[in-house]
Amino acid sequence: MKTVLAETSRVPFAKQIEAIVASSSIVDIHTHLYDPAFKDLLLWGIDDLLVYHYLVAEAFRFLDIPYEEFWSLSKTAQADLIWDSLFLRHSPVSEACRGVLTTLHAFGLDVKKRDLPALRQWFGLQTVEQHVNRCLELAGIKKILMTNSPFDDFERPVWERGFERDARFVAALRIDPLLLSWPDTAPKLVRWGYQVELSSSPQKTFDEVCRFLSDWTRRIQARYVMISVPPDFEFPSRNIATQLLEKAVLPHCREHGLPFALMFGVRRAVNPQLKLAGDGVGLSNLSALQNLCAGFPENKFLVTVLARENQHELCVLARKFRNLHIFGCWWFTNVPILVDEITRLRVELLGLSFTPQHSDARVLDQIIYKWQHSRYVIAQVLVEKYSALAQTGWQISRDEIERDVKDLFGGAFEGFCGLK
Ligand code: FIX
Ligand code: ZN
Repeated sequence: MKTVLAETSRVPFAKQIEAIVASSSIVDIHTHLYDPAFKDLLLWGIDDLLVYHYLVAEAFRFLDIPYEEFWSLSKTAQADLIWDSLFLRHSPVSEACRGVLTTLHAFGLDVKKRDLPALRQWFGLQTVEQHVNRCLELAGIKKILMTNSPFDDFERPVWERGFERDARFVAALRIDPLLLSWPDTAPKLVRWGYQVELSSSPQKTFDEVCRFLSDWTRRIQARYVMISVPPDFEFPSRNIATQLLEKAVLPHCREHGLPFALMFGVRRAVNPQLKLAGDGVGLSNLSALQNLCAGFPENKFLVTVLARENQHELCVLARKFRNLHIFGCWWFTNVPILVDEITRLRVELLGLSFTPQHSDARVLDQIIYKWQHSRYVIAQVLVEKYSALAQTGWQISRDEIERDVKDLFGGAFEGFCGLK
């Protein structure tokens, strides 16, 4: 017989739901982490946590040294400056600062000592293998989707050489330069043996881009193809990106049964002096997405949007198109106040057919705080929604809650991708 959860059981209703959310394992569907075989490309440890670009942007609010001087420092010296300005001279209350402390606390480290050298010493004693296992276990993650770019000069040779895969790290093919900087990318494709020349032989070029995408999809065993686009992205339009998307990328995704992931709304290099920390946000015109979903019903689209103001329209579009799966509270929206608002909005408009969160972690250890903080907010939303059902007399079993949470934490994504 199924256990019906109720206020009357020994553990209160809310606590039972929170416990299920806290213990369900997760598929983290978008990160910037790497299979450990990529060696130094997999970032981890206290200094990488401190020089995370979210913290760099916050530290520059207080620092008055020139940008170039900061960038000329070693990673350790940059981390020292960030620790000093964001943790010692002011209280670390921002989401990204709090995240560092949540992570250290989860490792059993005593944050109140505020002893950076001692923290460095502790991390220095860990091995990567142990640390990967520990972080995945503390975060409750079973699979991590990477961001894999054939255009990255450090990453590409590792794939070309080949290595033994860690089954927990799954690939996603990232193609921003292909669509967004074609003039720089075309010569590279030619160098790599693909005969592309858009002006003289467009069809041949599209076929060759498809061949390039197929080669890389097979090589890395990609689960989806991904791009992030600026707020002024349009579809249809007469530009090269649109032609390549329509004639090469979407046919490729259809042929391989892969979703195409679009992240809308990033304004790159608003302040180039901040490097990776210098990107901003802008409102997108989601008609582009509507046109894609309507015009290509055989394609599947995985979508997140960066602007808070685009969130409602995105939910409404997902109600109209079942080839659209929405995911994550991306980057500047990954703060508790917005995770709460966006998750509620999605549950109220879509039920459970979406993926509320991804970590976007760039440093392995971050999966701990990103998921601990998100699990907490998601649990509160579910407690409220299940309680509202209980008030109507609807009874829900533990198995049903476990099923729902499993869907939210990767099951719905895998179903959408056709993986289960
Ligand atoms: O485009 C992306 O995948 C973004 O997530 C990154 O470019 C961004 O720098 C980031 O780390 C956001 O969390
Ligand atoms: Zn990302």
